[in-house]
Amino acid sequence: VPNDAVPASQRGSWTSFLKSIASFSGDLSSLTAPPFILSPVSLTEFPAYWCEHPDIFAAIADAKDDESRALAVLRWFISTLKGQYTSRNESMGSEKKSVINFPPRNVPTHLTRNRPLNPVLGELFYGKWPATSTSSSSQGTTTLLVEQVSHHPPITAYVIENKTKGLRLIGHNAQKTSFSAGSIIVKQIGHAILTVSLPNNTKVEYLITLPRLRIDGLWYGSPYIELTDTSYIVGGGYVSTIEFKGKGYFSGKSHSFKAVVSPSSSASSSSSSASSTPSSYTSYFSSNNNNNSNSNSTPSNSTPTTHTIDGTWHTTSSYTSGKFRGRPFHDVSSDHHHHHHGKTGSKKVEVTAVGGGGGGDGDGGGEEMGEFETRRLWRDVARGIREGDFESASREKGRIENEQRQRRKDEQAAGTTWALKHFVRVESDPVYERLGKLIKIVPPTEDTYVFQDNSPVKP
Ligand code: CLR
Repeated sequence: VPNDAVPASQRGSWTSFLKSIASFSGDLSSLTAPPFILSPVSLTEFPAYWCEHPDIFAAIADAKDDESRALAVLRWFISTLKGQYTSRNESMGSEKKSVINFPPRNVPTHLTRNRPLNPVLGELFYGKWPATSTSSSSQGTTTLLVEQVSHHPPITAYVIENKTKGLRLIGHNAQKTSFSAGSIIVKQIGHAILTVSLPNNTKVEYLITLPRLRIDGLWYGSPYIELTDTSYIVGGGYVSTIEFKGKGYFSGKSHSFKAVVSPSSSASSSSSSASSTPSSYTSYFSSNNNNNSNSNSTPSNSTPTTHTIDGTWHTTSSYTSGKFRGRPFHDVSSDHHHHHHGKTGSKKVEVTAVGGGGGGDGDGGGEEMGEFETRRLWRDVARGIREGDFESASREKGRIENEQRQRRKDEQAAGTTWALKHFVRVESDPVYERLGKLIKIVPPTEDTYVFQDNSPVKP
């Protein structure tokens, strides 16, 4: 029975919402969702998903050669996917209900908290993941800085850094949504550049592109995310091609992926313009490996080789060809999930970064948040959503949106524009262009947001 997961009282509203998205073309972010699917978490908090395995991130810096570094970057990327794409469903499970006092009665948990808050221009989010006591202190601290750099269309920029390890990830993202065959298709726009500073004072850069999402299960009232298409990680002498498939492909399981990690034809971070396509799918399906002997930038005593990795990104994956064939690659269940220290209200508390309630009434001392910091800005809206008081949630939301409209009007009248705090937009990204050539990336260039390193950063 369609809609069976939706309580009778909400069925009409869910069905008319589905009808409205089915006949909608354009930007889904501008579509009004029924209140019971609103999430109390703003999209500016989502980059925190990249940070929730700080030990796997830090391990990238410990790799001894280009090949193991490429594998370490891929392992870290895969380790973040479960949190990014399934944790919100899981956090709605019963074990957390008591902690986050959500959802309101009579609303099925998996229907709620799917529609994140649409950030305002200049919205900020800061996070911090100190080295864990179980890990050696040399792991360093991972910090996150996020700024909403555009409202129309919504674009979020972020910097993730581990200074001790010489790691810095800078990226921005936006989404283009459409509706097809009963599912919402979300194309992710934007990219990230990971810079690894090596002890010999050289830098290795990786371009990371993002998968496409399909939101299935809408008609049945239990939406979930499946990843589709391909992501690339390019740089450091290697190209990783990560192909995503859902139920019925590959192994038949949902959340499946196949990754091919192969040496790129040009030397790693040099600005060489060689652009032959990496031996990705062809080499996988003809299952040849150990066949490439290009030299690469970091001295290494091993010959660069190709690896394929197969599995599901929310459970386990293993090497299926290459010199590690048969060995495990990654096991999500042995990961430690590290929540960061966020701030709620005016108090500093330890919280689940995303999807875990968007804060709560924590206690403990701490500094004041600025008025544009996401959990202060949306505090009353989030409280309304969490407590099922949708009237006050939408009243507060309306207040914030009106204030924003007024600000834009005032700026226009004064002939000024909003000044971003941490980023400057530029028309093109030379690193994207150079590394993108290796995978014939489309589009060949993309605008980007340059981090202003000297801007005052809150701890
Ligand atoms: C944001 C960037 C993160 C990964 C990520 C995860 C979930 C995505 C989110 C991104 C964008 C917004 C999103 C969300 C899942 C559902 C939500 C697509 C890509 C849409 C707007 C909600 C639609 C509401 C349905 C329940 C009908 O790194």
